Amino acid sequence: MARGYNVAVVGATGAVGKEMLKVLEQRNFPVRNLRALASERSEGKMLKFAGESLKVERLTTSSFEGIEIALFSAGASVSREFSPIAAKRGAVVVDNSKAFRMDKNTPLVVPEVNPHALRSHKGIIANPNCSTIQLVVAINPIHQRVKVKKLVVSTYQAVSGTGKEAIRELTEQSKQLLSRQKITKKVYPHQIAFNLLPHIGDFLPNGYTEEEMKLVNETRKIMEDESIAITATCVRVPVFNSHSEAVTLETEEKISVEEVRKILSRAPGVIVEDSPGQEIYPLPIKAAGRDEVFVGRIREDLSSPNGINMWIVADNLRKGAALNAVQIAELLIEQALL
Ligand code: 25A
Ligand code: L14
Repeated sequence: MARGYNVAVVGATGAVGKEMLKVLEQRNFPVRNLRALASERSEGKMLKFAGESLKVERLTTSSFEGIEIALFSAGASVSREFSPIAAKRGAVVVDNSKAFRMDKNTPLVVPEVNPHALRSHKGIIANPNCSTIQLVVAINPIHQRVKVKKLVVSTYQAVSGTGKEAIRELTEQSKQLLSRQKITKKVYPHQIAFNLLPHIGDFLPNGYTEEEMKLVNETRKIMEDESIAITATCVRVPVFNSHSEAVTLETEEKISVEEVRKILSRAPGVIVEDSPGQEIYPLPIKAAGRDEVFVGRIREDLSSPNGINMWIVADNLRKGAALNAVQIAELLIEQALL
């Protein structure tokens, strides 16, 4: 008989946390008891879950009594402090921050790609960066057929990835611009409405941003291949939801466009949308609210003998964050790894 689990969502009032509650409900996750945790700023606020009201509690060291599964999305410093506490109390943590992703003893998991990595968990499982998740869901099935040697990625990332305040900032600036008012800014260093910012995360000494290096390092860890050459440019765009990626891949053996389409049309979690003549290709506004990773514009790279170009779009709050975390929790239950 199916049983229910005691689940905690840390950062439940944030953009990702709210999506986690929604995904748990939509997928009928076996919840016995749900605890919504956030900072003292949100204490006492009411959230909805499965038709009932849920009172937000302040996160403390004693929040995890009796909790079996804890989904974290409150930033890296909260995760560093509280995930080990939750794990020690016997919960299995699925952590959406960058805190443990590159830690050797922490599995970094995308269920379609490396579900086996879950077996070695020691209480904490890391949920990858949103841009990385949609990339590996689309690339790994090709890598399994003809080894991918090199990836060149340019991203077009939605503001919802930054969180609630950034969603508000794009809304406000758009209104201000269209009514000829002065632009106010708080979250991003420059105006984001009607603009592009080639800057996601902090700049590192090598000239890349944190987000660009997450794509490089996390992709290699999840695909379990340190030899893949990867380079990325990450750009923030004035889109509310869904990240898009223009990707060029170079494979060891030649693969035809037709074969790539065939592989991807059978790949789990992928939908091929590729009829350019009918103006069908993935769009961020269409991917928003959907669970799958959408791939289109599949074509030969004219500049190299073994190259393929494609366009990959997915909802960054769902497959890029909340959905992937809940799918990991579902696998933990299925494989009796709690
Ligand atoms: O460090 P990282 O991993 O890079 O992540 C940094 C941030 O990116 C988002 C997420 O922001 C995260 O905090 N994020 C992370 N991974 C993401 C992904 N894959 C991602 N976004 C997209 N895709 P967020 O705004 O979506 O969520 C923040 C949540 O975390 C809770 N929280 C923050 N500090 C906490 C904490 N919970 C417990 N203890 C802490 N110390 C936060 O709850 C929210 O749920 P909250 O109660 O702090 O905030 C909700 C209310 O407070 C307002 N508010 C927010 N910040 C401030 C503030 N008010 C005043 N001052 C502030 N500094 C909000 O508007 C809201 O009303
Ligand atoms: O590492 O700002 O999960 O779009 C995801 C959202 C990093 C920042 C992560 C954004 C964050 C990113």
